[in-house]
Amino acid sequence: MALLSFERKYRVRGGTLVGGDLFDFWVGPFYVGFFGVTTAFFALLGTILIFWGASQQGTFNPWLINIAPPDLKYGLGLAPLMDGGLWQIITICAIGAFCSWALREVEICRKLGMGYHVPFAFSVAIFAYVTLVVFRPLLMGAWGHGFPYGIFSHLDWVSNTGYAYLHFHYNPAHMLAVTFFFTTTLALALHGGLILSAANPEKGEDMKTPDHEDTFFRDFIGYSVGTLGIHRVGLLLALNAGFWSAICIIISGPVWTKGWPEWWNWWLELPIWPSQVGM
Ligand code: 07D
Ligand code: 07D
Ligand code: U10
Repeated sequence: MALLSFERKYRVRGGTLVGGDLFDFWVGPFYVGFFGVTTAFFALLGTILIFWGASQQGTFNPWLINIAPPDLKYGLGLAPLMDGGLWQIITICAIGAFCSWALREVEICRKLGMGYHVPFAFSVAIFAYVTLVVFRPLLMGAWGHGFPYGIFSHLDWVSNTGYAYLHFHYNPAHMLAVTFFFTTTLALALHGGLILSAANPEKGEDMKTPDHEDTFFRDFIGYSVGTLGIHRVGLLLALNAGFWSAICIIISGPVWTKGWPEWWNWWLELPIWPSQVGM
């Protein structure tokens, strides 16, 4: 890929966290850095192990590949390779690759003198993943509570885990997470629509300004959050979606073991009902 004219200006030395100048270079369009090397290492090893696991399983059909976590009987110990050990090593590779990817983002931010918003945001996704395969299994006493690595098999895990709590939609943190996911798409649709409607006019027409964008929303809903503000709102919504997802699953098991519909009984147990105060 050709170097874009402005890229040369930004391809500056420094900003690395580890390794000094050693890996401070680019390959084609990609910045390498120490964490580029560790990303490649973990991602490659993890992928090779998934393919090796697939060969042992006897299928390379991508929909059907399944690397299962250990049986619950192994608790928090190491499991034999073909009985969940592979899942454990692949999990280490995945965490190594995701954290390396985030740290590579940090190095690029430092190089360019930018804020750390993007790596922070990715860290929330990593937090959700680590909650699923490390924190929750640790709290529940067995690696077997992690989800299996396979396209359909991980869907089965979500469904089974959901029904284990009878009706997962009644999980209040799941409600918050779902609402944040929905609101994020609404906000992005409004923002994408607004920017294109102002900044991408028909041929021959003038491009409109941020004043137009502000005015549209003041006319429409009486308030404009502003052109920088909408990006803050967007980030906040999206990060909350991931954060409340992690919360909704970490409380399922370690905190609440019954069906989620039952959790709402606290409402009926408030001392505001005649039946609760013996009337
Ligand atoms: C569009 C960026 C590109 C990324 C893509 C994913 C792989 C996996 C591995 C064959 C938005 C690349 C996929 C590298 C190949 C093997 C072994 C991001 C974009 C295109 N899921 N999930 C999918 C993962 C969990 C759930 C699709 C990963 C939890 C449901 C894809 C993780 C729970 C549905 C996928 C993960 C859960 C999916 C599309 C990790 C709760 C769907 C993803 C590491 C979060 C949908 C067949 C996408 C589907 C789907 C990947 C975790 C639920 C295969 C990598 C355990 C209900 N998930 N998922 O577009 O069609 O993400 O499934 O945590 O309906 Mg999943
Ligand atoms: C974990 C992904 C992290 C990804 C990383 C990067 C690569 C590289 C390379 C492309 C968190 C991976 C990158 C591999 C790829 C290239 C080149 C993201 C993660 C680090 N639910 N539910 C959620 C809804 C029901 C249940 C979350 C909706 C049923 C369980 C979200 C509905 C039952 C769990 C959500 C619905 C049920 C969840 C998922 C509707 C099943 C979880 C988003 C409309 C019968 C999971 C932390 C997420 C969770 C989760 C939405 C229905 C069960 C809020 C909209 C009623 C067991 N559900 N759900 O977490 O919270 O993203 O996980 O019905 O565990 Mg649910
Ligand atoms: C930012 C920015 C900014 C910029 C920027 C950027 C942020 C300041 C300066 C940077 C942004 C970008 C460069 C854009 C990148 C965008 C993203 C990463 C997010 C958007 C993502 C997409 C548009 C891709 C969306 C992908 C989707 C919807 C799914 C596609 C996935 C697959 C093809 C594979 C995975 C799918 C699975 C597993 C589901 C499978 C299910 C189906 C396909 C349904 C049907 C299934 C069947 C019938 C089964 C059988 C199917 C078969 C046999 C064939 C399947 C074949 C396929 C190819 C699917 O701020 O400004 O500028 O640059």
